[in-house]
Amino acid sequence: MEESAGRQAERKVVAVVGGGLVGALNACYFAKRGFEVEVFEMREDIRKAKIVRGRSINLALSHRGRQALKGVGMEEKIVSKGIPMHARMIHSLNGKQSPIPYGKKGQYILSVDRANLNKELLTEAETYPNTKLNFDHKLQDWSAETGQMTFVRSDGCENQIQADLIVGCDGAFSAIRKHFLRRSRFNFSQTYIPHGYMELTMPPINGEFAMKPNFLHIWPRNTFMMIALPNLDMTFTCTLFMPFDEFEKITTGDEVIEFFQKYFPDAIPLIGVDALKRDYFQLPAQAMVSVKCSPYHIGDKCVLMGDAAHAVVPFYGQGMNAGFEDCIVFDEIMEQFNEDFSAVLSEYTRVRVPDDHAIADLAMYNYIEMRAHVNSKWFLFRKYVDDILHVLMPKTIIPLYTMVTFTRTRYHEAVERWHWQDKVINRGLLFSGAVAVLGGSYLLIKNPPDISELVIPAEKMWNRILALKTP
Ligand code: FAD
Ligand code: EGU
Repeated sequence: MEESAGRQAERKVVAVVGGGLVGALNACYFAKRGFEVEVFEMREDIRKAKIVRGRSINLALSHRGRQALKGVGMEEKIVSKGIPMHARMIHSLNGKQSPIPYGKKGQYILSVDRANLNKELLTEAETYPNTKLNFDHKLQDWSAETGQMTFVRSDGCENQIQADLIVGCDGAFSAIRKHFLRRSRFNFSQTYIPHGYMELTMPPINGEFAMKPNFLHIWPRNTFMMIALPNLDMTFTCTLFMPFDEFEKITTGDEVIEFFQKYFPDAIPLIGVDALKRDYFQLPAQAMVSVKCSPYHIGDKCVLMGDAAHAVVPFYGQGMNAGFEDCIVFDEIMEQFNEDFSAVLSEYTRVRVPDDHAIADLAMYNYIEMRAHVNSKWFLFRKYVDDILHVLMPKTIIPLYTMVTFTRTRYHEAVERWHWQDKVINRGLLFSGAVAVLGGSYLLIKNPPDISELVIPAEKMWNRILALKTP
């Protein structure tokens, strides 16, 4: 009894700045450890707000994110409201649809509603008596020396608040991070990609999903790409990715239809001509940024997590998953170092930076790769090759997306392993190539063919190779 009273007295205050996905989850983790948790979110309480207009409507939740939710007992609640996606569905230009499973049965990702996930996490955080949520609190300034923060309310009045630890979960344009920038030996890079994204809603048809629901639908068209994830209300949210200058070229409803006719003809009747003409101009295309920095902490006072520490482009579906995993990693280190902030924070930076940088690089690499030469045939071909090699040598070759999406293999180790596997595959190819050449030469010498018969098949072969690369 006395001991717990003693602990009460010295209970430390943890301020979580940002009540988005990572901030709300982090609040649960800190509350569970018994800290006095204060969450400061600049927006109104989204559970009360009528219109929630923000970034992407739904997200792909995978293993890392689920494990993090499990740590605070939230996995079941969120998973039960998610829609399993067991495979991708690749839409070719001619309208053909080809499924490619994510893995064995039971290996699937979930389409979850961002707003609902955020609401559930805030409500969960609030169930801890030692947590307080403060909405309409925009961080203006703070001091790394004193741990004092200044917040402004929408009515203009200011609030000063003191905390023992400040956790910056305030997203890609973090106000907390601004202070880091002025310090010596802080590394920072920010890259906007030339592509923007736009979300379009595909309504249900006769009260049913317009396409098969348990898939992540993909229309890979090199420079242009569209992705669709299912929602519980039987709609799909389609996200169109394309360069900003291409978005700008389309200025009338008819041009929108013309563009879709050329690249996504099968989606026109599903989204609807009128809706397409209208929704395209509803909101301008949104930018995508990649942010990397290090270290993630200042002394024993402040630490960055989620997009504030590492915004990644969405081409691996890992931004939120990585941010959620940040929370587990931090919590494990808290356990290991007995909640001694000065030791925990520097260890967190040491452990987590290489992994967050690895996923940021992977996502950017995938963006460049998709843009450069991924049409539907190439996508199908590459995934088949990866999966066939995995089936042939399940212990040796594990596809990169499998390690990233379905395991908690450290991101930087997944990348190392991927490079190693590439080497093994290339040696394997070299070896079988050598065998083929030697074997072929032997047979040719043994029974020389009529040259005129060889030319035509070779030409046909070449045409087939060319066909692989054109949409
Ligand atoms: P945010 O969600 O940005 O939350 C930050 C919070 O801080 C906000 O609530 C904001 O209001 C608040 N805030 C900001 N400034 C202040 C301030 N000064 N004071 C107080 N509060 C402040 N990830 C996936 O895992 N899977 C996906 O399928 C996926 N798809 C995506 C698709 C797109 C198109 C995009 C753009 C991203 C996608 N992501 C995906 C990434 C994911 O959206 C982010 O990684 C995730 O939202 C990061 O959460 P966060 O809490 O760190 O930041
Ligand atoms: C992009 C935007 C397919 C949601 C990467 C796969 C994404 C998501 C892929 C968005 C792709 C791309 C993977 C998952 C996922 C694939 C993945 C991308 C969800 C390599 C709402 N990506 N995304 N890779 O394998 O590992 O299916 O906005 F088109 S989920 Cl770009 Cl697994």
